[in-house]
Amino acid sequence: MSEQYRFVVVANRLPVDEVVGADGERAWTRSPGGLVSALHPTVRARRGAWIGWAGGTGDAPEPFELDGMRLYPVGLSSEEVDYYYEGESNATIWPLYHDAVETPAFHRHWREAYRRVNQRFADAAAELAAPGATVWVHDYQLQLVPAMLRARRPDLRIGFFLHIPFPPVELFMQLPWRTQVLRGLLGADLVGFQRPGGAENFLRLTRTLLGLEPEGDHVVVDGRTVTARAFPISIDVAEMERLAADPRIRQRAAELSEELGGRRRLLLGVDRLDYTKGIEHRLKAYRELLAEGRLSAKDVVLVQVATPSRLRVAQYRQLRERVEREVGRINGEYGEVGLAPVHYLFRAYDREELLALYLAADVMLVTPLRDGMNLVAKEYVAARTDHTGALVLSEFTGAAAELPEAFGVNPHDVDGLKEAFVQALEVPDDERRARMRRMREQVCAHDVTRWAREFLEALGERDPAVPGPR
Ligand code: GDG
Repeated sequence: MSEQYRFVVVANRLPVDEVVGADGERAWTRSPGGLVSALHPTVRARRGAWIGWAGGTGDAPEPFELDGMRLYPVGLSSEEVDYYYEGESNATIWPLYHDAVETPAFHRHWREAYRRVNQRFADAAAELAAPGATVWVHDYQLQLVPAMLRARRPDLRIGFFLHIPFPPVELFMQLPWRTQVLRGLLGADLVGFQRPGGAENFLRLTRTLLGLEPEGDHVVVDGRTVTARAFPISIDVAEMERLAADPRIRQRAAELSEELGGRRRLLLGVDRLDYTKGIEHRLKAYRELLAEGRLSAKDVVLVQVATPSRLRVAQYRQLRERVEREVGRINGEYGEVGLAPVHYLFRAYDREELLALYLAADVMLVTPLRDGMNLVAKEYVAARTDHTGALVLSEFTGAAAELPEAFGVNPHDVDGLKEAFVQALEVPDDERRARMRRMREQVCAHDVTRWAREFLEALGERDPAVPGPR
């Protein structure tokens, strides 16, 4: 038997990107992002393992060590990428759990691949977990893993965290295999959600579908207690503050402001190009403000970073076309030579450039139709160490509950969006600072390290100080 670990993370993706050097040599680097920042020290301190897909298709690479983590790649065939990942995960579950803002598609062959791949992840975890170990499973791609793992390894502590919203019973009931999915999640000892509403939806569902009797934050199933609670995820505040203080990044922010036209105020959107993010609604509100002359391209500019995402899924390609048409329309109708009202950037930037944009932005626009949390909002707040800047924030994000001092909006209400954009641009300095100060206090006091610690404490991790492997 291979090595075993007292702490194992299971997530769809490994926290690595493959890079090819100038000499053609392939190597792995740790991927950026809050989840990885939070889990890396957690895994390293416990000498734990991380199971996940390394990207690519065909045979999985051999397990390897990176920055103190043991990484165990799970292989996917190209058909499994189509069916399990792009199909069931991203064209069924993702839209359904986000209020069905796009129509979910249901296909039996997708579901079958999802089940098969979940079994592969569960089998890998069952092999690698030491007796009594803690296993932390992540997100909507792996909802069957907790029960599959428990069936093989009843000795484990199993936690599950859902990064996206958990839908109301009425929506969840559309899933043709709803009972299996619910039973999959109930294999965990602790099921974590971004918001209390997610936990409530989940517990209510155990009553509707299985006739169980949830009490408070838990439910007893097959003689075991399963707890469902909210653990709002956050960001690596220290990383943001370090970058925000970096003179090179401050210099870059000043350059960006200058390049965008010196005195023009900068409105910024940073999103994966995803239909849940409300990019179209944001552009429409902006276009109307320009059309009505309430904003002018001489005074303001919108920078929209749209990170390419899931482009093999039809709905994402269609969204891209709609967004690009709207950007073209706005620039065509309201721009001048050398003066574009929208700068649309369809690419991923490195963290440094992103930070420079956060520092340069007068107003950050975060207007999703539905979002589990939204880390961009928290990153912006953390980066504004001098308490400048304003945040427009959709009430349909998890972050809204923690940031009531943002300019809250219902993104479906175009007039409300327009009002919020104007208000955020025009808010008096002292009020702007007071709002940002309170938001920063909230984010700084609840960073992602605390999130991970609170989840693992609630899971009742056994002797976390004992290093593995054993
Ligand atoms: C899911 C849930 C939940 C974006 N563009 C670039 C880039 N990013 C980074 C941001 C941020 C992250 O990606 C996006 O996180 P969000 O939370 O905003 O959104 P999702 O990707 O939908 O995340 C969400 C999250 O999981 C965590 O639980 O909050 O609700 O949907 O960190 O900065 N990073 C770089 N270049 C880019 O161009 N380097």
